[in-house]
Amino acid sequence: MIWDPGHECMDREELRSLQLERLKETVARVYNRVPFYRAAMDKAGVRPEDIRTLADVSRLPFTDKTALRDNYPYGLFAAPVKEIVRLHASSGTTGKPTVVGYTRRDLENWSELVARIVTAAGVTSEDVVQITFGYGLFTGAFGLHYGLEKVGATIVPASVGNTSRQIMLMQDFGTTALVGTPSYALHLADAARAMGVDPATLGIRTGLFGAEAWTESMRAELERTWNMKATDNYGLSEVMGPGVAGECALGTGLHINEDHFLAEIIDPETGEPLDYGREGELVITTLTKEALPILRYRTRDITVLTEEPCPCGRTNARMRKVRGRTDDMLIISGVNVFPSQIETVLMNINGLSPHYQILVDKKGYLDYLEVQVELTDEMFTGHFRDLETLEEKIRQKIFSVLSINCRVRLLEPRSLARSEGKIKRVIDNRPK
Ligand code: DLL
Repeated sequence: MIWDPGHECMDREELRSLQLERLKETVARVYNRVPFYRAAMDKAGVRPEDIRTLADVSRLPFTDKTALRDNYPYGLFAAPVKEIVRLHASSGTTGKPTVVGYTRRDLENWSELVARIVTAAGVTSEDVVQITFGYGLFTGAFGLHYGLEKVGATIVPASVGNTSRQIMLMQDFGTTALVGTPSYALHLADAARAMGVDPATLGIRTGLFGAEAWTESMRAELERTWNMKATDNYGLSEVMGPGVAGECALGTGLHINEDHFLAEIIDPETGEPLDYGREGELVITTLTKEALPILRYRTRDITVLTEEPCPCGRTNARMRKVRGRTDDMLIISGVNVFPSQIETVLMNINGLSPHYQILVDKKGYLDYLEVQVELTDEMFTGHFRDLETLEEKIRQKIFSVLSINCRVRLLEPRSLARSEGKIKRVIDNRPK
């Protein structure tokens, strides 16, 4: 089913003219209302009336997370506080969080866009949906919540944590769809097994996963473990939260809600726009946001865009599953490595669990990479010799795929810390 065929299946020419009209409005709005944007545009020598075609977006300056931090908390808002009806924030690892605001109309749009995405993932009013994102400043829970409510699904706002209770709720309430991070879904599966329950028998039909990068191999693992269809959805608080893009049943990329977001791909080094089909950093300009419109936000997420038609009937462009963030990319002895590449190698080797961690350090002048991965219960009871052979096999596989030498450490099942929110897989102890 398609939630809003009028917008999701729009003729692309019509879509482009709608985008242009909205882009002009957005640019005028920020130029007139937000001193930061006026100054940045003046510096770049561009005025609102210079935006005549969609390609002119490349004349606008980029915005990044620093701009939000520097203007903490409300400095980039384009609406007065009395018109703001909700705030969210992303935690950030250091210093102040990034604050985002929504007017009533922003919230209405948000739930519409999330309704599109959950419908594309196959959720209907028949579903009982357990939301395991933390309810709070994070956009994940409330974002999905109101979109699912719009669709008429029965929501179980379980929030995060208390894993054994989560399993009890699934059993007692007849949960059919699970919302959360893919890593938390792995953790929940372990919790179910520890209670003597096979997650595959719980009746969860659909997983709606997002908020962190996960590979196709991880998808296969989750689908097998839960006997579900695992779908991917993408978003970020700075441009809205969840609801930016999501997969349809065909799983051929994430449909972007292009009537609300203008997506570009740029070369992360040079900032130059790249064509459809080229891999690079996703940059998003919001087209309808009132409270916090944002120009050319550098997401740091690496993906590829395509506008080839999807057999599902939606005409909007799709983004490939995110490979990782530019700031998560490791440079090990000069070789660029994304944690997702290591994940793919590990998940395709028998005897390993999906729980792993990557440690990076310096040994003298050299980079040192250690991959730690938990064994499955079956493998753990094996012989020491088998484990040595397995370690060597992993080492060689990583070398053949990524051309880097690493140390591999096999761990006992359940020895790595489990994550309840976004998982942190890389520990980089190299001096900065
Ligand atoms: O994670 C919004 C969200 C919540 C999306 C729930 C989907 C579901 P932030 O906390 O601001 O917002 O983090 C945004 O998370 O730039 C990506 O690096 C990463 N991310 C989000 N979704 C995906 C995904 C939310 N499906 C940052 N695949 C983004 C890969 C994702 N990375």
